[in-house]
Amino acid sequence: QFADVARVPGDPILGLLDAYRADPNPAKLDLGVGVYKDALGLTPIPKAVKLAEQRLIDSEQTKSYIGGHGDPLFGEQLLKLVLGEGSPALTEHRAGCTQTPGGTGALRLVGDFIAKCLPGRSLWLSDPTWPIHETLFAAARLKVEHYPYVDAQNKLDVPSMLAALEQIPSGDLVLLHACCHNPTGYDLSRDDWQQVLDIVRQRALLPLFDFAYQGFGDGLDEDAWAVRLFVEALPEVLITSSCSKNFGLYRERTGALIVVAADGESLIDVRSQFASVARNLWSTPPSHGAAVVATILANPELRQLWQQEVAAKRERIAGLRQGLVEALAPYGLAERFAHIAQQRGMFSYTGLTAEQVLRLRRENAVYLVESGRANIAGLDAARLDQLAASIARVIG
Ligand code: PLP
Ligand code: TYF
Repeated sequence: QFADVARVPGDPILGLLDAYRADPNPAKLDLGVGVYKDALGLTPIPKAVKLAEQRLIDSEQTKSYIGGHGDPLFGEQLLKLVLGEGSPALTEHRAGCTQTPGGTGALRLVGDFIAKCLPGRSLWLSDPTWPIHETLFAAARLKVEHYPYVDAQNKLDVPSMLAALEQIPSGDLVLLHACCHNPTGYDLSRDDWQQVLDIVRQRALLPLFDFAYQGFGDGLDEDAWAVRLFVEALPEVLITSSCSKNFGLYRERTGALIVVAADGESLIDVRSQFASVARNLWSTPPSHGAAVVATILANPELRQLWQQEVAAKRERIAGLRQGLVEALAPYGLAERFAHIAQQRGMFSYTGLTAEQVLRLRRENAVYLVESGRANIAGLDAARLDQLAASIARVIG
């Protein structure tokens, strides 16, 4: 039966990791997959997570199923983290949280929900976007369209983005990266967000925020600024939230689909659909990661420790961005690469071409995604000069 099953290539970003692992060069540098790394090049379990896990081991009474929307305490805490403590959507009881296996699970859940309950609407993605958005929404059988995000030089192009958004048919959905745009690292200014909001409101578009890096840009609340702006201005907003990066819970598959509805009745209708769609995907979500998140957020000491750990990650990345630009200065390249210090989050569109990326890999064992995307968290502060020399050589 399997004789005619075709072989398909693996995920190119994850494939890069295999190539890196197989490389015998001791000076190799992995700037590929988007996983945070510390100064030792490791991705350790955050201390707050370890402490929460210890408490859970002692207190957990059962491994029976949790409900279709997941752990209510997780939902309550995550809603406050994302929407803000005093959010009108919370006081008016028109926001809900459905726990999902990671941000990816939330994206698939919302994709299937749109296909089932909002048929005929297109979903507009930034060009470029996280490649999984393309394949995942295609698998959910959504009609996907694109709005431009960068120009031919791979620099943020807000006028082109706004002009394209103005042409989107009313009722369509638009996916927006809440912060730390993957793959470019370019975020909109508050002024730009206001303009996007005006268009979304005028054209009655439904915004879907992908919020995978809360805390990695400018701060936990600062990174939620655009999400909260839209939630305060519009009756309906969708948000997929991931706890993979900010809680370091990658493999525990922890995330949520958050919905803000026009009123409490509508919220119950939409949430009934989320539970129904999820039942056909994974039935009920995995418990452990969300229980860890709920334990941390509900406990003042653990929460403070976690906030410090997120801040340390954010500050390390900011320092590396600045350090790399400074290391490029002796080669006369500080101006050309100044955008690296302005971008936010783990990723940077460096502006290196596919050919230059391949040369860096071949000649210097430096691994970037072919689009020129670098995971800044993968840099080694002690070897920025060496990397700058390699970059200067390939762009020579
Ligand atoms: N959205 C974006 C933009 C991402 O970069 C990621 C990545 O890791 C995700 C969603 C999903 O994350 P996860 O499913 O690991 O929580
Ligand atoms: O973009 C990244 O590198 C992260 C991690 O199939 C990732 O979002 C990459 C590919 C993938 C899943 C996660």
